[in-house]
Amino acid sequence: TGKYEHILVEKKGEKQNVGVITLNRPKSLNALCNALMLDVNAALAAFDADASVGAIVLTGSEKAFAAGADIKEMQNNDFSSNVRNNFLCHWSNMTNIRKPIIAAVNGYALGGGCEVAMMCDIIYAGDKAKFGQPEIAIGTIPGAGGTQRLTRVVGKSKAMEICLTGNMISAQEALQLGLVSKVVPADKLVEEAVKLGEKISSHSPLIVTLCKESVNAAYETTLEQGLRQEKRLFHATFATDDRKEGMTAFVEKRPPKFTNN
Ligand code: CO8
Repeated sequence: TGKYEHILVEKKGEKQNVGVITLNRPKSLNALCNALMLDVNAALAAFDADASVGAIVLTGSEKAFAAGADIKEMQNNDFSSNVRNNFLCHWSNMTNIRKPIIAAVNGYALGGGCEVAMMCDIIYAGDKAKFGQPEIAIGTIPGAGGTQRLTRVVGKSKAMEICLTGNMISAQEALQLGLVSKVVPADKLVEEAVKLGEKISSHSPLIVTLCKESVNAAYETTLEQGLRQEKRLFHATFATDDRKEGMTAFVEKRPPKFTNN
C-alpha cells in the first residue's frame, strides 16, 4: 500500500483471496488524474500476478466511485499535445487484466468513472449510486468507452440519451438496463462484492481465466467468431487437470480440489 499515492490496497475474504483496490482521492471525489490511473493499473497488475488472489474488487468511497477524469488536469490540454502524449491511453490497460474485476460503485460514477466501471467485468452498485456521461456539458465527449461499451450494454437509444443529455441515472435504472448486475444497500456493497469475489475464487483460476476470455469474445467479436472461440476454449478445458478433477469430484459426490493445472 505504501507505494501508492491515490489508492488503498488490501486482501479480503475468509481466505484472503480477493484483492481490493479503493480509490482514495477524497478531496476531488476520486477524480481520475493520471497518477491515480497509473496506481490502479499497477495494483491490478500486481494482483493479476499474485497466485493467492482469485478476483479483484475496485471501489471508491460512499460519496463517489469516481467523478470522472480530472478536469483541472486536462483543462489546458490541446489537440496536438493529446496526440503527442497519447493522452490517457494507458487507462485501457486494465482491460488486459486476466482475473475477474468487480466494480463496487457507491455514489458518483461519472464520465471516466463510469467508463472505468464498464471496463470491469461485473458491476455491483450501492442503492445511492449514480451513473452518467456528463462530458457533453463541459464541451467534450466520452473518451474511454462511454459511447462504445455503454451502447453495447444498454442499446442505442438509451446510450444516446445518456451521452447527449449528460443526465445521471440511478442504481435502480442501471440495474433495469443491465449496466449493473446487483443493487445492494450502500454500506453492504464492498462486503457483497468481496463475497462475489470469494465465490469466483473458489473455482479453478485457470478455468475462470478461460471463461472470462470467452464472455469477452461476445462483447468484442461477431457471434460466429465468438461461438467458434467458445467451442475451442470449451474443448481446451478437457486438456486440464482441473476439468478432470471437477467432473471426478462431482461423480464421487465430494468437493473438488483444484490445483490451477
Ligand atoms: N475533475 C476534477 N475535480 C473534480 C471533478 C473532476 N472530474 N469532479 C469533482 N471535482 C472536485 C471539485 O472541483 C471540488 O473541488 P474543490 O473543492 O477544490 O472545488 C471537489 O471535487 C468536490 O466537488 P463538488 O464541490 O462539485 O461536489 P458536489 O457534491 O457539489 O458535486 C458532482 C458533485 C456532481 C460529481 C460534481 O463534482 C461534478 O459535476 N463533477 C464533474 C463531473 C464530470 O463532468 N465528469 C466528467 C469529467 S470528463 C471525463 O471524465 C472525460 C473522460 C475521458 C477519459 C479518457 C480516457 C482515455
